[in-house]
Formats: sequence, C-alpha cells, structure tokens
Amino acid sequence: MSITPIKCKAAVAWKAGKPLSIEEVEVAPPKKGEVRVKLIASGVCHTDAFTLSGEDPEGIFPAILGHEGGGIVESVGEGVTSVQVGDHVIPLYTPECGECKFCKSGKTNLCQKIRETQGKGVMPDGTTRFSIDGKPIYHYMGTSTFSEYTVLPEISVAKVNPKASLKEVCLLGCGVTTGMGAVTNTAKVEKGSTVAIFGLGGIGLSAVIGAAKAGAKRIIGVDVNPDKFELAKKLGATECVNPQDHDRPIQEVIVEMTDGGVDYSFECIGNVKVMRAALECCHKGWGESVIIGVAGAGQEICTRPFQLVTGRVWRGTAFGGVKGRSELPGFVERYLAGDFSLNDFITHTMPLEDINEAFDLMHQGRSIRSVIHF
Ligand code: NAD
Ligand code: AHE
Ligand code: ZN
Ligand code: ZN
Repeated sequence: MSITPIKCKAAVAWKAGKPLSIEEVEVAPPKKGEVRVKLIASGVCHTDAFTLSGEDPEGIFPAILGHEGGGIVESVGEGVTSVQVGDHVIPLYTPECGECKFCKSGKTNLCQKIRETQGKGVMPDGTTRFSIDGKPIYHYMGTSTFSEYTVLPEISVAKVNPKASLKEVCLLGCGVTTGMGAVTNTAKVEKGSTVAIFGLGGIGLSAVIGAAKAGAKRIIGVDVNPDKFELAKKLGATECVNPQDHDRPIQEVIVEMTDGGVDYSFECIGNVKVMRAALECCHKGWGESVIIGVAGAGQEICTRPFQLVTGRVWRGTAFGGVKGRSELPGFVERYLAGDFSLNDFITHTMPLEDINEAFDLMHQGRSIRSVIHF
C-alpha cells in the first residue's frame, strides 16, 4: 500500500519576531530511512522562543518550530527497521546513529550524522517534507513538533514504553532530560555537593530535581522572578536567592553564603553575564560551571582567565549529554516507576490554535511549561 501525503494543521513561523500562524500544510510521505509521526503533544521550550525572536544564527523561515514532542509512528519509509507503525516515540533533536565518529567516541552525545542538513532546516536528502501550495516550509531542529504530523529520520526518534502518557513524557524530549542530564551526565554531581542553579524555568527546575536525586546537600536556586521559588523548593532547592535583592554581584553573595563557592553551578537562562556569575561563584580549585542556556548571535562569554587558572572549570551541555535512543527509554521507565514527576512542570495546556499564548505566558514568566495537545 503506498503512503500518501497528509494535509494537516501546523503552526508556521513565517518571519522572525512575528506570532506563529496556524496553516494547513502538506506533509509528504517518509522517504528511505525516515518515519512520519502523528504528534500527540508538544511542550514549548525557551529555545523555540529564542529562534522565533531572530536571535538564532541558524534560524530559518518559514519553518515549523517545536522540539519537545511525543507522538505515534504513522508510517515508515523504506528500510526502516528499528520502529514500526503504532510505536510511541519521542523526537530527538540530538539523534543517535551509533556509527559516526561522535557516537563511537564514547565521549559525547552529539551525533553529527545529519547535523549539517538539520541546521539548514532540511531532511538528510536536502529537501523538506513540509509544503504549502507546493512551496517548501523548513524543518526545525530536525523535529518540527508544532504540527499534527512531522517527518523525522529514523535515527531521530526514541521508542518509549506506550504505557507512558505522551502528554507528559513529551517533556523528556528536551527540558527535563536536559536539566537532569546536565547534573548527572555532564557535571556528575556527587552526594554532599553544594550546587547553584541560575534560572528556575523548565531547565533549571529539572536541574534542581537532578541535584536532589544526586544527594546534593545544598541546592541554591537563583532567579529574578520570586514566583519560581515555591516550586523550586518543592522539587528540592534548599534555598532561593533573588539577585535583585542584593546590591552587589550575585557571585559575591553566593561565595559568601557557601564559604568560598559552590562545587557545581548551572546556567539555565542564556544570559552571558549570568554565565560569568555562575562560573565565578564556583569554589576555587575545583568548582565546575555548566552552561545550558543558549545565547543570541554575536554574544560572547568572558571572565578573567585567572578564574580558570585557579581551578574552576567551564563546560557546556546539549540535551544534558543524554544519548536519546539508548538512554531516553530508561528516563521514561524511571518516570513510570515514580522516580520523578513531570506533572509539576505542566502549568498550562492548550490546543495548537492557542500556541501563541504559550509564548506570551513564557515571556511574562507565568508558565513553567505549556504543553500543546493535538
Ligand atoms: P524559561 O524561560 O522557562 O526559564 C528561564 C528562567 O530564567 C526564568 O525563570 C527567568 O525568570 C529566569 N531569568 C531570566 N533572567 C534571569 C537573570 N538575569 N537572573 C536570574 N534568573 C533569570 O526557559 P527554559 O525553557 O527553562 O530554558 C532556559 C535556557 O536553556 C534557554 O536559554 C534555552 O534556550 C536553554 N536550553 C538549552 C538546552 C541545551 O540543550 N543546552 C536545552 C533546553 C533549553
Ligand atoms: N542554533 C544555535 C544554538 C542552539 C543550541 O545550542 N541548541 C542546543 C539545544 S537547545 C534545546 O532547547 C543544542 O543541542 N546544541 C547543539 C547543536 O548541535 O545544535 C546557534 O547558536 O547557532
Ligand atoms: Zn528545548
Ligand atoms: Zn552518530
């Protein structure tokens, strides 16, 4: 039986800085090595807003944004063997081919097999599967989850336990995995550590959970929006600090609070000044700071090299260092076993038609995660 194109609704980003627009798009059948997925839900991450703002050097328009989805395989292209129609999957913006230099290195989750075409908004064969009246609409992060249907390379989906609600585990497609993974995979926080987490949105709160699970004895949440503190404390922050309550740099405040600095810090905002503060609040000799936040085109980080000479370490992480196909199913099992909750993150749900509200809520600091239900 031949697979035919599907017409469905999608939120199209026509131009940087403009609201998304709900359109009828045509979604072509999956080609060789590709799968077409019916989305059930998609979270809205700050990175979607970042790209929509025009700050992303890789931002391409018109495109279908979205990278925190959960869906069901609707059809598969030639040669696809690892998933079949009906499987529950989480799209991966960091694929896992298992055979490229990066996958084989054992040192990184940054599979590069399709990175070049993904960054150009096209599938590995250089074309798009989305169109309107025959005109191509670009993919985003290889996932484009703000659409009722999307097409992905087979290496860009993680098959997960169908017992898990896709309306919740979609958050493992980015935010929650990134924050928890940054703590356990990237920083490898040890029991008894002192940790500072800058930015208490979806990513920072997930880092709070990761730090609590790792047995950190102090978890200092930092945010300019004190409304974020209650949930941070519920999830494991031992104290919260608002930099605006202090008339000196926040790094000085934290160094003083912690007798010389924290063992680990995480920047979960995308602000290069805060990245500096996060590094400089680390303990001399061993403190490590992990950059998670994504900063706009042309922005650069700086500090005195002396900060590194004297033993502090600056590193970064994408998707929490997690290899999606091999590790994400395990996150879903842990969620099903009650190891951590996802529901706390879902402050709002809405149909695709209302997706611009999700961006408004995020910019107003009123949401942790909005989840689109298809
Ligand atoms: P969010 O908007 O939900 O949360 C950001 C938080 O930072 C908010 O609570 C806000 O009040 C706080 N904040 C803003 N300015 C601040 C300041 N100067 N000092 C202290 N707090 C401040 O965003 P999110 O979805 O949690 O994403 C956070 C960042 O992580 C974004 O830059 C996003 O692009 C990035 N991100 C990176 C990865 C990765 O793989 N590296 C994955 C997901 C998201
Ligand atoms: N395109 C941007 C960088 C964006 C970025 O850093 N993305 C993260 C994921 S953010 C998810 O919310 C990532 O995975 N980076 C690694 C990669 O290969 O893109 C730019 O600055 O060009
Ligand atoms: Zn994201
Ligand atoms: Zn690879």
